[in-house]
Amino acid sequence: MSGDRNQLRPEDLIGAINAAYGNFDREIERLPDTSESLEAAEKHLRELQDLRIKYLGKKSELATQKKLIRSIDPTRRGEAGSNIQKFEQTITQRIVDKEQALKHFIENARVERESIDVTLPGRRPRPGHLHPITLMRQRIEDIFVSLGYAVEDDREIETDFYNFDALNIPEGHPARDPQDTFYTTDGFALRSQTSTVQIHAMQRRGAPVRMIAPGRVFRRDTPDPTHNPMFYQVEGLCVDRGITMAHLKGTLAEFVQRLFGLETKTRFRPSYFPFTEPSAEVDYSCFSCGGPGCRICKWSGWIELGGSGMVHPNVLRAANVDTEEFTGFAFGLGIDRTCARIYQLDDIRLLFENDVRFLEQFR
Ligand code: FA5
Repeated sequence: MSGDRNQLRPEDLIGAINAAYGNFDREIERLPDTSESLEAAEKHLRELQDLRIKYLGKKSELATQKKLIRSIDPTRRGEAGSNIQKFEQTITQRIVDKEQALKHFIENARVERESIDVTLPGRRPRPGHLHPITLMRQRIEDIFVSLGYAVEDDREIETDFYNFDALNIPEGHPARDPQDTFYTTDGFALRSQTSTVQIHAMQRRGAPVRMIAPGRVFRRDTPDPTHNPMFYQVEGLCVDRGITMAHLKGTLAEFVQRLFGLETKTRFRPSYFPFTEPSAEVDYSCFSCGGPGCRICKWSGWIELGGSGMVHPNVLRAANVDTEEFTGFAFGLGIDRTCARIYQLDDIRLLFENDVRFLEQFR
């Protein structure tokens, strides 16, 4: 049978395989074991998988020739099978060796790229902090709380009664003018001063009462370096038996000394507010120059703190406080302007622009 010319011989199969695998060496050697980059090595690994399919896959010459083994004379089939198997093992081993080398390189390159350099300085999260107005408000609250004052918080939208009537502001007073006050469409108004809280506090607590009320107020003021349409005031109210102007002066003198230093002086100038009688504007001596004048106090030696006075009997009556038994003083200070002076800001509008570069300075 072995002499039959049509009968396939083992060397025919190996011959066909050798012819088909003539380029294998060159092709596999073209792929390096290492690469200049992770990406290049990954590309070579993909090319290697293509080679595996080409030379060992279902459509490879090896697969084709393996199927032909059964056409060989049974006495030589074993020889053909073992020859082809050896060849297949050699090719497989070459591919596996290359694959391991490339995978090893890729793994190292990945570890190197993803590894963390623990010696690098860390990136700190930027922690939040309090706004300068809040810092200022807290300093003011601390002083008055230590003097026995309660801290009140009240509404920003008010009726005419609390805004004007109860504060003895007559019909036709300019403060009621829509050009000065923000009105809502349904007849309410944004409070234009924290003095509204005087009435709420007396109604809630009765007399005697001692409270401060820091909060936002709103006026139709054109913004400029010392004016904002929304700003902060702190109201103060003390109603008790025998309260006089001396208590008012003593309290505000103590306050400015605690805030700006013991050497700080206060000055009271006669003024007018419908809800106090007598009324006074309060100034304190400049904490920077102490009197002679400088840039901070605009060369006057004094800085304005706010308005004050003895609570008008009409106001006490509007809040159902017995004017035969009780008298009181009140004051209203501008927090924004005080804040601007302390931090030496030329323009209070900076406080509301929310520019982080500015706010960061108050950590
Ligand atoms: C009043 O508002 C009175 N309610 C104060 C008062 C209370 C008097 C109790 C008597 C008894 P005045 O309008 O002067 O007063 O404002 C007080 C302070 O608010 C001013 O000294 C100033 O510091 C601040 N202020 C007023 N308008 C503005 C504004 N547009 N922007 C920033 N601060 C302002």
